[in-house]
Amino acid sequence: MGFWDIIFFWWSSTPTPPPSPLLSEPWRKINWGGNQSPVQWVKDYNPQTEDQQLRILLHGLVGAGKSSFINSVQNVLQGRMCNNAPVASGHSSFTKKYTTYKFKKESQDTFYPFVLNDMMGLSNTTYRNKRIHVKDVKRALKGHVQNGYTFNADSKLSKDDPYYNPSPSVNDKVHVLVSVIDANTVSRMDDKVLTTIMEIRDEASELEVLQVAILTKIDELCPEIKKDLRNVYKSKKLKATMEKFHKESGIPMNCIFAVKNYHDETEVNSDTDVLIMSSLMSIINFGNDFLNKINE
Ligand SMILES: Nc1nc2c(ncn2[C@@H]2O[C@H](COP(=O)(O)OP(=O)(O)OP(=O)(O)O)[C@@H](O)[C@H]2O)c(=O)[nH]1
Ligand SMILES: [Mg+2]
Repeated sequence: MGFWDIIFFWWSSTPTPPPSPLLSEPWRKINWGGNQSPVQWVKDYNPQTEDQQLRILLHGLVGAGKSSFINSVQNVLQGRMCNNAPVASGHSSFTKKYTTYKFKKESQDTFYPFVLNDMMGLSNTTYRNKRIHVKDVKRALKGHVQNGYTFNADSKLSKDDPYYNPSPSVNDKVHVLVSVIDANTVSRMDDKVLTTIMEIRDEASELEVLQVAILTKIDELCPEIKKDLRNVYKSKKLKATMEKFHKESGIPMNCIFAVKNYHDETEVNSDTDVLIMSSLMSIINFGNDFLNKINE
């Protein structure tokens, strides 16, 4: 065996390390600990027009994490666990009521100038139920659904219902529609669900309401994220998931955000806070542009 044969033998028998699940640099920057914290940005946000309120509607499949996101925002703003929006423990649809969540400012008797609306989740049922869901979302977008309305999976909100608001104000209308998606379901998304999401997206664009998406449960998607949330935009798996969802839904990449909701924690955590608020900050920014457009 010659010298080069030995070198080749040594080289080919050295095991190559498996590729890292993480990119060396994050592809999206998050301000984890600097002065310009997204948490402070959200707390300081004020719309240009006084008394204007930004309405953000969350929709998505049953169990996607809509109510958990609302609780998470509340936890960050209050600096402690709150759990105002009831969260599911099983797989059946949990939220049934259309609920507006307002968030009280810490030191004053006032509320932040944005509200989050929770609604019944879309379930993997019949085509008819999906049509009804699309119609309910459309009515909510236009501001016709009043706080407290209980959704009915078999019929849309009727115009004679006491919870039907026939003349919505600017504040009743939805300014940003957020599709909440469990990141772990993106690889096996049902075609019918995708079609429903696209139909809702079309309705929203017709009303010129901006649509964004948040991918939840990223801690379950990628162990590196579970280990350290700061790996979020380094995770190759999450990036591939977001790109897949972008291609299938048509929602631009810069309108898709990743979050880990508070779900089993007993205390707030600064990295979890920052990631939740950085997505809310982008959502508010989009909504603010929309408000400025309608005020022109
Ligand atoms: N690991 C993990 N679990 C989460 C996350 N977000 C939500 N969950 C869990 O997912 C389950 C469903 O969450 P919900 O917030 O009730 O979902 P929903 O979209 O409001 O569901 P419906 O009201 O039924 O439409 C709960 O058990 C949550 O604790 C997350 O980011 N990570
Ligand atoms: Mg819910």
